[in-house]
Amino acid sequence: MPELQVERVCQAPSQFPPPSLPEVAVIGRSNVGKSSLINVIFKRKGLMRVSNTPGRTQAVIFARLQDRGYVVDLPGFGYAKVPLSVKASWAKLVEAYLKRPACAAACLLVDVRREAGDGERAMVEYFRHYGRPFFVVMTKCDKVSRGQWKPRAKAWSEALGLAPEQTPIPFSAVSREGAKTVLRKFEETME
Ligand SMILES: Nc1nc2c(ncn2[C@@H]2O[C@H](COP(=O)(O)OP(=O)(O)OP(=O)(O)O)[C@@H](O)[C@H]2O)c(=O)[nH]1
Ligand SMILES: [Mg+2]
Repeated sequence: MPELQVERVCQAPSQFPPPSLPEVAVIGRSNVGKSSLINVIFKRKGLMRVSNTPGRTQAVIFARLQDRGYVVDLPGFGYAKVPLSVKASWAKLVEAYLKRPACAAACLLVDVRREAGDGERAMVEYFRHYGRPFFVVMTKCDKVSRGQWKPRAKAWSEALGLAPEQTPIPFSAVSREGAKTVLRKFEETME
Protein backbone atom coordinates (compact mmCIF):
# COMPACT_ATOMS: atom_id res chain seq x y z
CA MET A 1 0.00 0.00 0.00
CA PRO A 2 1.48 3.36 -1.01
CA GLU A 3 2.28 5.57 1.96
CA LEU A 4 0.33 8.83 2.28
CA GLN A 5 1.77 11.63 4.46
CA VAL A 6 0.29 15.01 5.31
CA GLU A 7 2.76 17.58 4.03
CA ARG A 8 1.00 20.90 4.34
CA VAL A 9 -2.16 22.38 5.86
CA CYS A 10 -3.10 25.65 4.15
CA GLN A 11 -5.48 28.29 5.42
CA ALA A 12 -4.71 30.67 2.55
CA PRO A 13 -3.74 30.22 -1.12
CA SER A 14 -0.34 31.81 -0.40
CA GLN A 15 0.45 28.71 1.68
CA PHE A 16 -0.11 26.25 -1.19
CA PRO A 17 3.12 24.38 -2.00
CA PRO A 18 4.86 25.12 -5.29
CA PRO A 19 3.51 22.80 -8.01
CA SER A 20 5.55 19.64 -8.48
CA LEU A 21 3.57 16.40 -8.78
CA PRO A 22 0.01 15.80 -10.10
CA GLU A 23 -2.70 16.51 -7.55
CA VAL A 24 -6.09 14.87 -7.07
CA ALA A 25 -8.54 17.02 -5.11
CA VAL A 26 -11.28 15.56 -2.94
CA ILE A 27 -14.36 17.78 -2.94
CA GLY A 28 -17.87 17.55 -1.57
CA ARG A 29 -20.37 19.05 0.82
CA SER A 30 -19.44 19.21 4.41
CA ASN A 31 -19.86 15.91 6.26
CA VAL A 32 -20.11 13.88 3.01
CA GLY A 33 -17.13 11.76 4.09
CA LYS A 34 -14.09 13.29 2.34
CA SER A 35 -11.63 12.74 5.19
CA SER A 36 -13.02 9.26 5.88
CA LEU A 37 -12.61 8.24 2.24
CA ILE A 38 -8.97 9.35 2.15
CA ASN A 39 -8.23 7.48 5.39
CA VAL A 40 -9.93 4.29 4.17
CA ILE A 41 -8.58 4.06 0.63
CA PHE A 42 -5.01 4.73 1.77
CA LYS A 43 -5.44 2.66 4.94
CA ARG A 44 -4.30 5.51 7.15
CA LYS A 45 -6.66 5.55 10.10
CA GLY A 46 -6.69 8.99 11.67
CA LEU A 47 -4.55 10.70 9.00
CA MET A 48 -7.30 13.15 8.11
CA ARG A 49 -9.47 14.35 10.91
CA VAL A 50 -13.00 12.90 10.77
CA SER A 51 -15.43 15.17 12.52
CA ASN A 52 -18.97 15.12 13.77
CA THR A 53 -19.03 18.89 13.43
CA PRO A 54 -19.69 19.68 9.78
CA GLY A 55 -17.45 22.31 8.31
CA ARG A 56 -14.58 21.44 10.62
CA THR A 57 -11.91 21.12 7.94
CA GLN A 58 -11.51 24.78 6.91
CA ALA A 59 -8.17 24.18 5.31
CA VAL A 60 -6.69 22.72 2.16
CA ILE A 61 -4.66 19.71 3.22
CA PHE A 62 -1.91 18.46 0.90
CA ALA A 63 -1.01 14.82 1.52
CA ARG A 64 1.83 13.39 -0.48
CA LEU A 65 1.75 9.93 -2.00
CA GLN A 66 5.46 9.13 -2.20
CA ASP A 67 6.92 10.52 -5.42
CA ARG A 68 3.69 9.98 -7.32
CA GLY A 69 1.42 12.85 -6.44
CA TYR A 70 -0.71 14.64 -3.90
CA VAL A 71 -4.13 13.94 -2.50
CA VAL A 72 -5.71 17.26 -1.58
CA ASP A 73 -8.52 17.39 0.99
CA LEU A 74 -10.59 20.51 0.32
CA PRO A 75 -12.91 22.09 2.88
CA GLY A 76 -16.55 21.07 2.44
CA PHE A 77 -19.24 23.34 1.06
CA GLY A 78 -22.88 23.79 1.95
CA TYR A 79 -22.75 24.05 5.68
CA ALA A 80 -25.42 26.61 6.51
CA LYS A 81 -24.40 27.55 10.04
CA VAL A 82 -21.01 29.09 9.36
CA PRO A 83 -20.65 32.88 9.40
CA LEU A 84 -20.53 34.73 6.08
CA SER A 85 -16.86 35.58 6.60
CA VAL A 86 -16.09 31.86 6.72
CA LYS A 87 -18.09 31.23 3.54
CA ALA A 88 -16.14 33.97 1.77
CA SER A 89 -12.78 32.56 2.82
CA TRP A 90 -13.98 29.09 1.80
CA ALA A 91 -14.85 30.28 -1.70
CA LYS A 92 -11.51 32.06 -2.02
CA LEU A 93 -9.55 28.98 -0.99
CA VAL A 94 -11.44 26.54 -3.19
CA GLU A 95 -11.43 28.80 -6.25
CA ALA A 96 -7.73 29.47 -5.88
CA TYR A 97 -7.14 25.76 -5.57
CA LEU A 98 -9.20 24.73 -8.60
CA LYS A 99 -7.37 27.24 -10.80
CA ARG A 100 -4.08 25.56 -9.99
CA PRO A 101 -2.69 23.85 -13.07
CA ALA A 102 -1.19 21.13 -10.87
CA CYS A 103 -4.74 19.95 -10.10
CA ALA A 104 -4.84 16.97 -12.46
CA ALA A 105 -8.30 15.78 -11.48
CA ALA A 106 -11.03 16.14 -8.92
CA CYS A 107 -12.89 13.47 -7.02
CA LEU A 108 -16.39 14.77 -6.23
CA LEU A 109 -18.12 13.02 -3.34
CA VAL A 110 -21.91 12.82 -3.19
CA ASP A 111 -24.09 11.31 -0.46
CA VAL A 112 -26.13 8.32 -1.65
CA ARG A 113 -29.15 9.52 0.37
CA ARG A 114 -29.22 13.12 -0.86
CA GLU A 115 -30.37 14.92 -3.96
CA ALA A 116 -28.03 17.16 -5.98
CA GLY A 117 -27.77 20.67 -4.60
CA ASP A 118 -26.36 23.99 -5.76
CA GLY A 119 -22.97 23.10 -4.29
CA GLU A 120 -22.47 19.98 -6.40
CA ARG A 121 -23.79 21.70 -9.52
CA ALA A 122 -21.43 24.65 -8.97
CA MET A 123 -18.45 22.32 -8.52
CA VAL A 124 -19.21 20.45 -11.75
CA GLU A 125 -19.50 23.78 -13.56
CA TYR A 126 -16.13 24.78 -12.15
CA PHE A 127 -14.48 21.54 -13.30
CA ARG A 128 -15.88 22.04 -16.77
CA HIS A 129 -14.91 25.71 -16.84
CA TYR A 130 -11.30 24.99 -15.85
CA GLY A 131 -11.13 21.82 -17.94
CA ARG A 132 -10.43 19.61 -14.93
CA PRO A 133 -11.20 15.92 -15.42
CA PHE A 134 -13.32 14.60 -12.56
CA PHE A 135 -14.87 11.42 -11.25
CA VAL A 136 -17.72 10.98 -8.80
CA VAL A 137 -17.91 8.76 -5.72
CA MET A 138 -21.20 8.03 -3.99
CA THR A 139 -20.53 7.82 -0.27
CA LYS A 140 -22.27 6.23 2.73
CA CYS A 141 -23.68 3.37 0.64
CA ASP A 142 -23.91 1.28 3.81
CA LYS A 143 -26.83 3.54 4.81
CA VAL A 144 -29.10 2.21 2.03
CA SER A 145 -29.80 -1.25 0.60
CA ARG A 146 -27.59 -2.48 -2.22
CA GLY A 147 -30.61 -2.40 -4.55
CA GLN A 148 -30.69 1.39 -4.17
CA TRP A 149 -27.16 1.93 -5.47
CA LYS A 150 -27.95 1.79 -9.17
CA PRO A 151 -31.03 4.03 -9.08
CA ARG A 152 -29.24 6.52 -6.81
CA ALA A 153 -26.18 6.61 -9.10
CA LYS A 154 -28.51 7.17 -12.06
CA ALA A 155 -30.29 10.02 -10.27
CA TRP A 156 -26.96 11.74 -9.49
CA SER A 157 -25.75 11.21 -13.07
CA GLU A 158 -28.86 12.81 -14.49
CA ALA A 159 -28.84 15.71 -12.04
CA LEU A 160 -25.19 16.55 -12.78
CA GLY A 161 -25.24 15.71 -16.48
CA LEU A 162 -22.50 13.08 -16.13
CA ALA A 163 -21.08 11.06 -19.01
CA PRO A 164 -21.67 7.28 -18.79
CA GLU A 165 -18.04 6.67 -17.72
CA GLN A 166 -18.55 9.13 -14.86
CA THR A 167 -21.38 7.17 -13.24
CA PRO A 168 -20.79 7.52 -9.48
CA ILE A 169 -18.75 4.73 -7.90
CA PRO A 170 -20.58 3.26 -4.88
CA PHE A 171 -18.43 3.58 -1.75
CA SER A 172 -18.65 3.04 1.98
CA ALA A 173 -16.02 3.99 4.53
CA VAL A 174 -17.70 1.52 6.92
CA SER A 175 -17.77 -1.61 4.72
CA ARG A 176 -14.89 -0.44 2.46
CA GLU A 177 -17.05 -1.20 -0.55
CA GLY A 178 -15.53 0.48 -3.60
CA ALA A 179 -12.23 1.33 -1.88
CA LYS A 180 -10.08 -0.50 -4.44
CA THR A 181 -11.90 1.03 -7.40
CA VAL A 182 -11.53 4.54 -5.98
CA LEU A 183 -7.84 3.99 -5.17
CA ARG A 184 -7.24 2.85 -8.73
CA LYS A 185 -8.85 6.07 -10.00
CA PHE A 186 -6.47 8.16 -7.88
CA GLU A 187 -3.47 6.17 -9.08
CA GLU A 188 -4.48 6.35 -12.75
CA THR A 189 -4.71 10.13 -12.48
CA MET A 190 -1.20 10.35 -11.06
CA GLU A 191 0.38 8.18 -13.76
N1 LIG B 1 -22.20 5.27 7.74
C1 LIG B 1 -21.20 5.95 7.19
N2 LIG B 1 -20.72 7.06 7.80
C2 LIG B 1 -19.71 7.73 7.21
C3 LIG B 1 -19.14 7.31 5.97
N3 LIG B 1 -18.17 8.20 5.63
C4 LIG B 1 -18.13 9.12 6.62
N4 LIG B 1 -19.05 8.86 7.58
C5 LIG B 1 -19.33 9.65 8.79
O1 LIG B 1 -19.74 10.95 8.39
C6 LIG B 1 -19.20 11.96 9.27
C7 LIG B 1 -18.37 12.97 8.48
O2 LIG B 1 -17.24 12.31 7.94
P1 LIG B 1 -15.93 13.12 7.48
O3 LIG B 1 -15.04 12.13 6.81
O4 LIG B 1 -15.38 13.93 8.58
O5 LIG B 1 -16.59 14.09 6.40
P2 LIG B 1 -15.91 15.34 5.65
O6 LIG B 1 -16.54 15.39 4.30
O7 LIG B 1 -14.43 15.22 5.69
O8 LIG B 1 -16.42 16.56 6.55
P3 LIG B 1 -15.82 18.06 6.63
O9 LIG B 1 -14.32 17.97 6.63
O10 LIG B 1 -16.39 18.58 7.90
O11 LIG B 1 -16.34 18.78 5.42
C8 LIG B 1 -18.40 11.19 10.33
O12 LIG B 1 -19.23 10.99 11.45
C9 LIG B 1 -18.08 9.89 9.63
O13 LIG B 1 -17.86 8.83 10.53
C10 LIG B 1 -19.67 6.12 5.36
O14 LIG B 1 -19.24 5.67 4.28
N5 LIG B 1 -20.69 5.49 6.01
MG1 LIG C 1 -12.95 16.55 6.39
